[in-house]
Amino acid sequence: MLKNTGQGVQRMTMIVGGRGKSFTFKFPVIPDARGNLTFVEGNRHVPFELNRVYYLYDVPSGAVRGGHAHRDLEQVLISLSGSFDVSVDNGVTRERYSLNRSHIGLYIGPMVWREMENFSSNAICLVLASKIYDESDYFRDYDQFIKELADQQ
Ligand code: T46
Repeated sequence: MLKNTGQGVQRMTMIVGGRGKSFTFKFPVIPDARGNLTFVEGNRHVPFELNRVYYLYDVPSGAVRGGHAHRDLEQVLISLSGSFDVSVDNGVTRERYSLNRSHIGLYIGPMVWREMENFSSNAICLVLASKIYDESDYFRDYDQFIKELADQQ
């Protein structure tokens, strides 16, 4: 739910993440004559404690990133500059998001396969993550990911 407070758009209710989920949502925007300011607080604007931030930039034309899923990690992707596309697949549904606004986040929950492509030349993808880097949390093989989904049923 969004409410315009006169100081920009503020989100009033906590978003609810979870396994297999992906969706876009809006962060607060504080606009004034000097430009816009957006802020993110863990466990308030994202549904997890913030434990890691990283960013992708200088991505060459035609490059494809991602190609994996996470067992437990929750993340939010934001396009700070330029644009890129994110395809997500939870084994049941596939969706594609185009990110090109700095106040829009794409939540990706655990057990969602993601691929990122069509990065514009000036694209910067900021990622907010619930946990520190752990290679053992990755599924980097799609068939293994699908098998794990079936095993968890
Ligand atoms: C995701 C998408 C959106 C680290 O050492 N620490 C880190 O925090 C990260 C994210 C990566 N790395 C190392 C691991 C690899 O040797 O950096 C190298 C490149 O990582 P990767 O190929 O996983 O990068 P992407 O862009 O394909 O995927 C990354 C995240 O790994 C992934 O969780 O969802 O961005």
